[in-house]
Amino acid sequence: MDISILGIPMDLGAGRRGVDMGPGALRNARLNAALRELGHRVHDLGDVAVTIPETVDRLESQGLIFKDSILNACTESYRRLSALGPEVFPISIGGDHSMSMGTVPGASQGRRTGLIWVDAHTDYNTPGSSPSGNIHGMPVAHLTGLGDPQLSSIGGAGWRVDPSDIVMIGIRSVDTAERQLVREAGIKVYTMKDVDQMGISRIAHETLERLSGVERLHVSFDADALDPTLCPGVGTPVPGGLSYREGHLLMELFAESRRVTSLDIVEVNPTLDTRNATAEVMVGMAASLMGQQIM
Ligand code: B3U
Ligand code: MN
Ligand code: MN
Repeated sequence: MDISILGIPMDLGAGRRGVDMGPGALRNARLNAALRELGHRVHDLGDVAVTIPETVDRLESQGLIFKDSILNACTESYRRLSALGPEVFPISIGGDHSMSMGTVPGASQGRRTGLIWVDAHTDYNTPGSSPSGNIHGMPVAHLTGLGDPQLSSIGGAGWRVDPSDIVMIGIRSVDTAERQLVREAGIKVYTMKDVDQMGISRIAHETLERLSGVERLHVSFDADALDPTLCPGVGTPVPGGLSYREGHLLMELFAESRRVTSLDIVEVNPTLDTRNATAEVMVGMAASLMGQQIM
């Protein structure tokens, strides 16, 4: 397969500094080599330009923290990815999760897209509901057309992800107003309680079944979905996450389906990590999604 890697060194949407160094950490953990060893042709597109937070006013416009700069980085990411065409498999490496407002429409190629959101959080706040004002807690809401009109139309005025084409896995931290929005939208959520009770294998199969009607299938993998003992290098660790094997099995079963068309790896924070362990684990997850097999 032809894989293109796009780095998005952005921490503007997060509440603290450091995930801007995620792309460097993931490359340092041999992401490109690991994918090449699987037989893929890997083309690294480098990084998109992202504003340095210290150089601008954080309340650039309408009180939304770093909105203008995030909009610029996401628009650029959207352009770079949509130019690749449908045959290329893009892997976007971040960066805070607000980047997915650009990568999801960019990877969609204008098609109906299923979105698998692997995360401790639902990231479904709107500017009105968000308790923090951090845009990395809002990308999914904007992808479905809610919230700020500019952030919700990065993929063009008409393009949206249908809430019924979204599945979230690994969820264990949702704000009160956000929970109501997720329910109203009708998004399918597998919490950690569901993972414990059902097993990740059944969840993977149900997810693929539910998204059987889409043309493109995007996995957006937030490192904080995994347990913080495994991935300490994340800005908002929440105890009780996916185990190493649950993460891998989920990726292995998605790989087996051969239906996934794009991937984000986000929220890796090297300043909070232990010897780059989080980046190394996430490279392993990407390799499993891209077909790595034990036998
Ligand atoms: N829901 C909270 C916290 C949060 C969301 N995503 C992350 N943290 N990584 C918020 O700020 O919206
Ligand atoms: Mn997230
Ligand atoms: Mn998260």
